[in-house]
Amino acid sequence: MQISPVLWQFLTKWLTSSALWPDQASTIAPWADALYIFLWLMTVVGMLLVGALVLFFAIRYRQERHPEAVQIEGSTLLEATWTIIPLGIFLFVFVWGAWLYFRIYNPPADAMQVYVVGKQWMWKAEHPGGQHEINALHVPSGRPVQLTMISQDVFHSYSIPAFRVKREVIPGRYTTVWFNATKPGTYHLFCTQYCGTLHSGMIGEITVMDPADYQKWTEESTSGMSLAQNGERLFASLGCISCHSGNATASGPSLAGVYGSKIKMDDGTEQVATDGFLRDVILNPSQHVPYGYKPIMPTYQGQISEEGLIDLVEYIKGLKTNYRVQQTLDTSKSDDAAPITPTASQKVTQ
Ligand code: HEC
Ligand SMILES: [Cu+2]
Repeated sequence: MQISPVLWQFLTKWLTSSALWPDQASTIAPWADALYIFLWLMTVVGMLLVGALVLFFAIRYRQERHPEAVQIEGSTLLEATWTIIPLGIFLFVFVWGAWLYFRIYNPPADAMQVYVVGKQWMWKAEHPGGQHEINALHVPSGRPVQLTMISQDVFHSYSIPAFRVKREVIPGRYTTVWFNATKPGTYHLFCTQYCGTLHSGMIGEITVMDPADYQKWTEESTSGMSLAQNGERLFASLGCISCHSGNATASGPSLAGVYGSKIKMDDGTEQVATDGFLRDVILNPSQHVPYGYKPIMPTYQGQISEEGLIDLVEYIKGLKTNYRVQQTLDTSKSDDAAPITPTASQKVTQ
């Protein structure tokens, strides 16, 4: 029999490199697999049980032995048993799944932050230190890493099978996912949401390194400016600084310490200043007016790229006081000071 080379390759790969299971390379992977295997076993046991009973009854109650059909009715005990046992099993699976879900989607507070921007058809990763990567992501092992992700165009989905994580990447909204990689090595990155012609090429490589190697990598691949430093420049060049200087005369609220705080809004509600809130304010200020302020902030919709927004958010997140804001404002006012010009890396959008 002739077997096609492609099929042959597929079969040998499948048998020799356990392609049925990707590597278990994160702390969550064994837990996700355990649940999966449990569900699978439950299904197989259920199937065998039903199949065996069908066979057994077909033989036991065949026409030869029982030419006349007899109706058997009513056994509360039997019905209660086959209701309560599966209910118990399903509730157990529900609690297990919910517990796993919350573990996967609630990042620990000390997680390292990395930003990801998806677009047709590539993944851009930005580390707070300013390292940029395309279709690649370098992370240290043994440390929780949180990805804050957004799409520049359509829906995508960031999936790392070896870590058992996958999350939608959506235009206009930050989504997050986190993992703690356990084994140094390289792993596949896929887009798992059909996103256009070259969707299947929207792939990449996750490199997990020892913390020491990772440290070396960050030093070697830095672009010289951290995201927050890029943000600081944008904050000045886009004119945010004049309204958000923290001076008593400034028309906008001070942004020092605003990240993570609760803000009382004009309509009486309270909002927590998350990453997503900060991004949204810059694009739709009139929808997020804090109590006691006039809605005079201009919208920056279409003027700042997603990367620029990340830079600004990262800058505001780190803003503990207004000392540097005021210093920059003072130097930019005096004539002999060097003007603050945007650099190429800021990518103020077309
Ligand atoms: C013309 C003055 C002005 C400019 C320029 C301006 N803002 Fe604002 N900003 C305001 C005012 C006023 C508010 C509160 C009312 C509102 O949201 O419209 C505000 C609110 C905010 C808030 C919410 C803070 C809070 O406590 O609720 C953030 C964050 C913010 N601005 C960031 C920026 C950034 C980043 C830029 C530059 C890209 C910028 N602003 C440019 C005046 C300004
Ligand atoms: Cu995609």
